[in-house]
Amino acid sequence: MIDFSLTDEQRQLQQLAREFTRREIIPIAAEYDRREELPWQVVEKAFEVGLLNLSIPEHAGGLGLGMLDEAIIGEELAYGCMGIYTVLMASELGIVPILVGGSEEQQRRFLTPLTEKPGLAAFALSEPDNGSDAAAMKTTAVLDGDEWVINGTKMWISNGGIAEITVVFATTERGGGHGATVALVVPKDAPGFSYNKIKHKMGQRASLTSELVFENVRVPRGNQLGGLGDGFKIAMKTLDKTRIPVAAGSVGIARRALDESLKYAKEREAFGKPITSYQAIQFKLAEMSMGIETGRLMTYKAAWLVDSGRPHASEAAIAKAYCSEMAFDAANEAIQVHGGYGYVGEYPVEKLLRDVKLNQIYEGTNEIQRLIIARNLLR
Ligand code: COS
Repeated sequence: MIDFSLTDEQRQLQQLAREFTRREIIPIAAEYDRREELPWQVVEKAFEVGLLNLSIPEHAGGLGLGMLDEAIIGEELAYGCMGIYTVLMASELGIVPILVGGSEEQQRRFLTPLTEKPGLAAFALSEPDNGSDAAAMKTTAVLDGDEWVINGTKMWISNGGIAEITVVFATTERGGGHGATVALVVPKDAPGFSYNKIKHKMGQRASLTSELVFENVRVPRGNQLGGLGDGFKIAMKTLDKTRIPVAAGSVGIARRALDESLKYAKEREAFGKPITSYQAIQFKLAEMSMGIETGRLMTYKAAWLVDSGRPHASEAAIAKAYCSEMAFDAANEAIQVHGGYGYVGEYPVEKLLRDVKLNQIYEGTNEIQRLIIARNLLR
């Protein structure tokens, strides 16, 4: 039996997120993008209303929301600003490996504090020289008695340096491949742990992206998630889930592109008539709508697979790649509908295009998504 209706609870979550976006995100999005600054007050307010760190399970004091709930909320938040949404989404990305690889005791120890006051998590896999080839990581972790000693540099880390906890993936033997990897939880204040903010990003400038530096950073062995050699697989299993919120955010961007285009096109006249009377414009609006509906269905399906414990790697990859490309096209066409006005910051559409470009790159490039889909087909 297929049912496309949301539950009452999901409709309430959607309404809550929509209202939050309207009140707290849309009014400040352009300014924080210009300032390249993370609006911390949004994190605090999201915490207050219950929109932060949604996947923390009940046994660790959280709401334990499912992936479909997250997707519904994510679409709404990204409608307001993909950069601000990334701050909240990247925190979930830092939480999921602890759910995937951590014991119940570790989940309580690391995640309960995030339910007690506003705070973020982060996920550190990519490095200056390794992005797509994640197993080639060079950051090392060496056991010294009962402590891991971490050395190396991580790159492109959302919430990097300001997150209360960061899940860091490291190798116990350089060149040892995926079998020599380990996942370690590093607290913000660990001595030897520092960060540098990456500036002048094209878009998503209200989210903090950092380079992380580890110089003899020591964490107890009890901060290791899973077993020795499990790091890579924990990272992969995490990304198989967290690509769905990227897809949901992309749908939100596309919906915003459509709404802005509709609003502008109804007001703008050319050759004596509103431009909505021309098929050249109508077809662009129709294309956007087709993409949004299709992308949302795929996102919901992938989320439903996660929530029902079924295999979901390929569907998450399809949703992520499809939606980010669909939303890129929608944002691009929204600029076209706006003409010259779309190319300047006075209207929000140029920001949509700058922001959505990253959705094709982070949490695995869309080329990697195609690789995952193809491998699943050929297996
Ligand atoms: N879930 C569980 N296990 C997985 C897995 C998954 N999704 N993907 C791979 N594995 C396992 C494999 O089964 C294999 O295990 P065994 O040796 O026990 O058989 C092991 O991990 C190695 O897998 P594989 O040989 O496929 O690894 P590759 O080095 O070829 O890498 C890709 C695979 C390219 C898919 C991986 O490196 C990747 O996803 N890269 C992108 C990283 C990324 O998304 N970065 C973004 C960072 S967050 S902004």
